[in-house]
Amino acid sequence: MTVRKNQAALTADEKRRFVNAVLELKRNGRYDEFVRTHNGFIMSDTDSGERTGHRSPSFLPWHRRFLLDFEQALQAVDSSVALPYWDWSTDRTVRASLWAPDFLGGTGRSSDGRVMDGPFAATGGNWPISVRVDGRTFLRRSLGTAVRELPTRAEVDSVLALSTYDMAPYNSSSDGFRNNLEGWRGVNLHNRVHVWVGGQMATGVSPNDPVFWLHHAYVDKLWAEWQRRHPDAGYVPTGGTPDVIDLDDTMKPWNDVRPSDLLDHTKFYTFDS
Ligand SMILES: [Cu+2]
Repeated sequence: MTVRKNQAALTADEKRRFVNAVLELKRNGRYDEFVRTHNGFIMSDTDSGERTGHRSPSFLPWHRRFLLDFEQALQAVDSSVALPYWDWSTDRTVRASLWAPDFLGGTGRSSDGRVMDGPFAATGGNWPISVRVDGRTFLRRSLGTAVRELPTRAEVDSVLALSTYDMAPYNSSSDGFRNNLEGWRGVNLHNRVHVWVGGQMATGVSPNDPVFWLHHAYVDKLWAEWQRRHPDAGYVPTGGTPDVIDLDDTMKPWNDVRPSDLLDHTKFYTFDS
């Protein structure tokens, strides 16, 4: 059974194996398919129309399934690898070991945002940015520039305390847990982390930065924590909602999986704590 660990607790060997598996998916072309899929949904999910991956109740199950696909692709390269998660409310500075050269590398240089160290730096030749929204082909970041602070634990707790999963109109103007976690409303958790990292992470092609997976693995863990706190609150809506994925509707792009199939993460993986 896959156990997803806090990235801060990974051994040197676990980091090396994760990085090598990611680089192999990049080399064989599978990685960029994930970037392309994510950007396609970012471009098509709209508040007043069909919405599946983002700004909607299915934000959480959609990303859970997307991460499962990626994790299975990693495991096809190295069966010992699991997705780690980044608890950005704890590891909240540029000095975190996450950003060291033996793992994801650090922030970008000030002139053009180019990441200069680590396995994903353009200079290593292993990480061309191919699915892109502009001409720049190098990984970029500007940690803590566009927004100064990552969310605090108190802010996370304030969102976990919300007892309703989601609310009409089931988009970026909703109240409730999902939209406060996603970040269009309130203290802003998930969206703010994308902005804090900067570079490609602040765009629709955000999976170009491997930290995407660690960020979303933690957002996914917060969903699990919310479920534990609110055992009687379930996914909504549960039927007949135009443009929105109801509990038993299938989700694109897979068309064979429903939110109801994805509510219990223990069918697929557990967490270290
Ligand atoms: Cu996303």
